Amino acid sequence: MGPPFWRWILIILRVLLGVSCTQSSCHGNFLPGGFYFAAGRNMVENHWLSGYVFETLTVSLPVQCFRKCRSNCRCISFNYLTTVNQPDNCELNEENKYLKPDALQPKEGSQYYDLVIDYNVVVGVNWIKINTSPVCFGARGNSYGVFTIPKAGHVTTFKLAYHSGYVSCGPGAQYQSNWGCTWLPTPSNLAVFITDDKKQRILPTDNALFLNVDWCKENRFYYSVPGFTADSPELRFNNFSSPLAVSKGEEFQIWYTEDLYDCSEGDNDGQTCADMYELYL
Ligand SMILES: [Ca+2]
Ligand SMILES: [Ca+2]
Repeated sequence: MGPPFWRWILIILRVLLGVSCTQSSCHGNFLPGGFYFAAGRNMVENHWLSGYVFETLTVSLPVQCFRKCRSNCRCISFNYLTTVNQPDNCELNEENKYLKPDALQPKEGSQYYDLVIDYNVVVGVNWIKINTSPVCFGARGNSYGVFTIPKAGHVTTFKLAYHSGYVSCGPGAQYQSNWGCTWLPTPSNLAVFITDDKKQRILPTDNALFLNVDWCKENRFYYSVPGFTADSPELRFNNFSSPLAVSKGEEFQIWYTEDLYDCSEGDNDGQTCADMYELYL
């Protein structure tokens, strides 16, 4: 049993709406909000967006092409050509794969990147690694992971950095991923929660982009985080609405959502191991 078709449509509309809002809120030569870039993230390997290049530049790294795109109001995605010493290897696009899906075409040696806004950018703070060895959580049998806070303070949010393993919400390799349930549509298939020691969800927060499902007692199982997928090398949660006060030694848990709510966990498999990070104020 899966989510009704109309819910998938709503998810797609939400993505498109987000893109058009970005376009319309353009001021001068810059867009508001914080942009996030990591090589390989929000990227489609060996593809390019055909027919919508409005400017070409020569750069030596993808991040330089990203900066050119970020500072040009017209740019919402870019193609980066990976061939060494090739001139004009940074192509700025005035459309993206969501608005022009047919234009995303295979091209050897080209990487297609979306310009992604991170609405949770916090300036002037650092991520602190919490664990000494990776924390593992399984997909069934109440096999949650545990981490404890090393120092008292106020936490803005947590993130996980992938180390090894996989979790799956169904039988077969096609359902294996770092953090998700890939039986559901991307990107609304993230399926890892952080809870307190009483198994109450604290992340993602209530205002996250949940995919409401109706085949379990609890309807908030799966969600999306802009810029992240089930196989991202990291999973960063949205920020707490106000910083969370934590004490030294306080325990938190990492759960696969189907395991947490004992729903459809019988056909699950695997265990993901990750490093935990906290963002202190
Ligand atoms: Ca399942
Ligand atoms: Ca369980």
